[in-house]
Amino acid sequence: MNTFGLHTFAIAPVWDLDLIEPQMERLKGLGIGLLEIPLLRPEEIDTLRTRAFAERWNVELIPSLGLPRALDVVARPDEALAFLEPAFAVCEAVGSKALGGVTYGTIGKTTGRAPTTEEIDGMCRFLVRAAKAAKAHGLKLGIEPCNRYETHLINRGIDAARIIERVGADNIFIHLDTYHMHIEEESFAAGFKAAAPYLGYVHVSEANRGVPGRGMLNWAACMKAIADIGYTGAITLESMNHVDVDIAGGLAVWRPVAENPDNVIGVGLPFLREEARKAGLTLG
Ligand code: FUD
Repeated sequence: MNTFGLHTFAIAPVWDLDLIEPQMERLKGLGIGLLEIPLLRPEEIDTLRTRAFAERWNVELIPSLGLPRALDVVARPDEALAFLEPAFAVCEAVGSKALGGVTYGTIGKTTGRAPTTEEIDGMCRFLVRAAKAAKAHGLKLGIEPCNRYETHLINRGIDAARIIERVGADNIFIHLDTYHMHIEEESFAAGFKAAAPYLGYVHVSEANRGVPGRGMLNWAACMKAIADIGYTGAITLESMNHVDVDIAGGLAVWRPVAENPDNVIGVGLPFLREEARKAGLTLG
């Protein structure tokens, strides 16, 4: 059994319980046991209300983020750590076990060159410190490989695995996303296999980031690859239905990803459960 999650960009561009709560009966009926919080501005989250909400509906919460563009983990790591500290505090306060996403860089920020040795060394030094700070809050720290247009630092499962081996912290995990994999990996099988020893979280996301099953992703191959590595962690639908203004540009979301946004939930979630079932996985 893999916990079935939903990134709340399916419902709203920010963590908005007034919009999310009315969907909960329906989401629970569709097997959802986890919600992902976009944590781009940690100070905006009402942690007491969020924790009570999660307990009331018996859902796990996992926040995720990309670092603000002005930060630089290599040149000014203290500043980036100072940004993460309140994010970790929010995760702990709402009862989360982890923070995922692009915790090592900024979505949509590249140098226009391949990463230099100095950049990779600096990013690893930063991740050692970030993992330690996460641990002090009882958290694990995810690193999400992103496609080449969103980052030049970590693009594939194998790249993330190498970084984790260098960093050497026991609370860092790989957060894979099928949208990025579809662009970067040779196959789903190769990507999931390379990440397997450190895989802690999976985003299932269509090739156009819209309604799962209505795009070009090879879902049978994707679910089979997840089943083949024996992954038992959470599997979360991420669609860019409603995107926070601070990362919409980095994600290059310029138009609606679904003709009918409600289909992401109404069509996408049942589709994913069925594809998973065919591969021998149970989502829910
Ligand atoms: C970025 C991405 C997302 C992002 C998250 C932030 O391309 O795929 O997972 O990290 O949406 O909440």
